[in-house]
Amino acid sequence: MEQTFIMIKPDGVQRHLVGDIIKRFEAKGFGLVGLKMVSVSRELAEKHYAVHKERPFFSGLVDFIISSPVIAMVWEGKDVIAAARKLIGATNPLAAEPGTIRGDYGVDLGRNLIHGSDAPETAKQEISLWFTDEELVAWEPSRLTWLYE
Ligand code: DAT
Ligand code: MG
Repeated sequence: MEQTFIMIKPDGVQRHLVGDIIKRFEAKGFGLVGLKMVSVSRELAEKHYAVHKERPFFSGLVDFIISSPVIAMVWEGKDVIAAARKLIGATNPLAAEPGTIRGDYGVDLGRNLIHGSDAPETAKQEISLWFTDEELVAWEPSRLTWLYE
């Protein structure tokens, strides 16, 4: 079973889309194993987006992420990393298909509502950056027989 790091960005929280976004992950069949609301420090935001450090949008992106609280989550399931990216949609909401989170709710590249890890390595890094082991809850889901052959 794979795990991925998902963050509802400040715009998603401020626009009251937290419930809708969580609902999509639950309805798809993924399991929540960690969840918290965070007022992100500049240090954490800079670490999270370190890969984009040299890009011109980096400082604006960090300022945005620390401007208001986010919801940090870890979701678990089969191929959840790639599947979550599909639920989320393309980076630019203009390119994101209707039916995806960014396609349904986003307009602007700099207000694209949600982050999802892009690969197994980054998922591991991001989960350990945002959550301690104690904050991740191992529980026995009853859904598996009905989701997976
Ligand atoms: P994603 O969030 O889809 O993984 P990314 O990792 O390339 O996309 O970029 C991280 C975030 O940075 C993205 O969600 C929005 C912002 N961003 C990316 N490219 C940008 C650009 N050209 N101008 C402004 N913001 C950008
Ligand atoms: Mg990315």
